[in-house]
Amino acid sequence: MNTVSSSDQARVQELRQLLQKASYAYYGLDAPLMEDAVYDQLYHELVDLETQYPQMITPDSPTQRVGERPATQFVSVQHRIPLYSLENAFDRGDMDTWDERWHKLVPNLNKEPGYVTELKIDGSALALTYENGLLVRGTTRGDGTKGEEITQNVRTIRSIPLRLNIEHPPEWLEVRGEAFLGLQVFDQINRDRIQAGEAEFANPRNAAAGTLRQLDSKVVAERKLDFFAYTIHISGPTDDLALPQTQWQALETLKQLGFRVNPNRRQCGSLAEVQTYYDDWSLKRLDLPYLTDGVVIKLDDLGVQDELGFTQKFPRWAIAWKYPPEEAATRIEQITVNVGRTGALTPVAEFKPVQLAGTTVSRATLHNRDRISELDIHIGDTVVVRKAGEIIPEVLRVLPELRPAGAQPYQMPTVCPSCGQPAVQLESEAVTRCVNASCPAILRGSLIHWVSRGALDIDGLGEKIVGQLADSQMVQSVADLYELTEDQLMALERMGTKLARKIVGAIATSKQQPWHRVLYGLGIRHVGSVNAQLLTENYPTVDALMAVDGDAIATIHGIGPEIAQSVYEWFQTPTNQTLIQRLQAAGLQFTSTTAELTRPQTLSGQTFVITGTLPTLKRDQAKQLIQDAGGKVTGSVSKNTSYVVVGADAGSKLTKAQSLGIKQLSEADLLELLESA
Ligand code: 0OX
Repeated sequence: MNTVSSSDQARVQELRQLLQKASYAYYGLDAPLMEDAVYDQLYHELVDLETQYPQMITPDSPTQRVGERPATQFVSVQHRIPLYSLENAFDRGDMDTWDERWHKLVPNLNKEPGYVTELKIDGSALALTYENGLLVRGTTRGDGTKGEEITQNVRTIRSIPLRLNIEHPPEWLEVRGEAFLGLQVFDQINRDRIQAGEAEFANPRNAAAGTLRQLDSKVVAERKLDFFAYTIHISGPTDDLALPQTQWQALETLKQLGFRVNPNRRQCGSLAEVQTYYDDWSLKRLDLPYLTDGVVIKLDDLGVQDELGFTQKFPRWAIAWKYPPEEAATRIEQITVNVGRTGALTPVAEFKPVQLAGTTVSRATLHNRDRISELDIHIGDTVVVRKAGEIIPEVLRVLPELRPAGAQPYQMPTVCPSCGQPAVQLESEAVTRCVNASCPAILRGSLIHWVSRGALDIDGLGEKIVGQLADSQMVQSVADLYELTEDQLMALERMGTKLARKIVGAIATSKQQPWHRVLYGLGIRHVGSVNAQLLTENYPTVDALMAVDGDAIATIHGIGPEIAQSVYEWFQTPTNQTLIQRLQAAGLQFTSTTAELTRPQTLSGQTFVITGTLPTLKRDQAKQLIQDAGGKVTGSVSKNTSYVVVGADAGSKLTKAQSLGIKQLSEADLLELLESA
């Protein structure tokens, strides 16, 4: 272990204080102290120092948000104070009824308690426990009396302080609030899921709830959840914390402690003012970068709140006045099935066009088999559709009373609608998938993947030309590429002799690419470049790999049962077997050479530093690959560093490497370096 110099020790403390202050300014005061890039730079400097001196790491360090090991399960815990949900009001009449009811229960009021109005965030409620100022537990609402302990995941939420911003914190403090996903982040998550061939989340609320229950906190951290705090419970002496007397003060206290509190709150003296707030936000809320589904009205005076207490389910002193969702009923005319790049079959309801939130909507995704059975969709059903989150049209529910007599439940197709081959439906997966590599719908995407840099690396074949080749049916399988002639290519729009010759040459050269690249290029689900390496090391020939079952494949260290099953099924599909035969006949490599297997120590004597987040490799995987080739990986940059491998959000290590003139590599460069070795 390295001995900590006093200057490094001081710097670590200074960085932590600076970063905590910056977080507080950002979330508590809505007044950022520094640019994001500066924050990131300081953050990475701290990471570097903590890597050098692991003995200095403390649980409340801003770097300690992501847990090393995924959880195996979540534990159910009892809430010290129940987490109540809110009674709903749908119109002014409901609001008047609520107002009369609570007034009757406190007949001897000296003065009106007043109201606080808050936006109702459409997320997932959380309870956060702080002991002596440190975040010790994060719990989901669950059934209100018991929830699941998800501390490791909660710690990844940047707007939740790991330590309260107060010198003498109370012994015990609990904060409740709403965890949610911003709309932009939500869109990105769904785009990534489509790319990865996974089912989309129906709306940000489901995505937030699903994310909070992820066992791997690294995944949670990537999803960028956010949190608005709205209530606080304190016990024990509070030397420098004035106990709030009103909800308004409670929100201020939460801000002071470092929490993010929604700024769009208002104090109202009457129900008429509450209604004005409700009306004001009815349209304005649609411009917010997160979803809201109503307004929460709370009596401001906490004393009156105490007096009123709770019913079995709800606080008597608060109510949610919901905005009517934009909904419409329409009949499903047909259900079409799209086949994506990875072969995922997505059912889409095509219905009689309806007006929703100002636009005409005529189709909505039904996502997958599970969603279809959850909705109990029958052919010819009339359904209620709405614009989930005012963005994506969603089928909300079926109106069974309007179901035509004898209507049959909709079943996902058992064959791919594009190629007619059997579709695979794993028990563990909601997605139905076409696994035929020659399926036309998958073809385009498969070709693009095949020619890409990490795979067969065919220069000159860009997405545009690949698209032309697929659309003209000149190429119907990656194997057809190896039969293309210059003359055939010349038939494509804007193709010259020179380019055609170059492409044919590059295709021929790609036959020399090693077996692991060929395997990666086949685009088998879950087989990225690292898994392809692992598989080809253990099965140096395609025949060996094709001869074993999923259980055998799963014995490879680093290959889980899901990956193994996916590989096994791919090789069992007859069209894929034909494809392999054709590629073998074309002269591609399906055997690892001895040189590839003995792993030449070509990087021996070279020292690498990895900084930032790499696009596909986990840091450990990149480290392993380098070490396997004889290279050394260290935590900090010095003049002895040969290369710095740079990913997204790289920080001070990169700056230092730049100042020392050290060569930088992207992940792709690293893979190329390993491969060319
Ligand atoms: C929200 C929200 C939810 C306090 C006691 C029962 C409800 N979704 O934005 N709940 C509450 O308050 C709790 N406030 C909110 N703003």
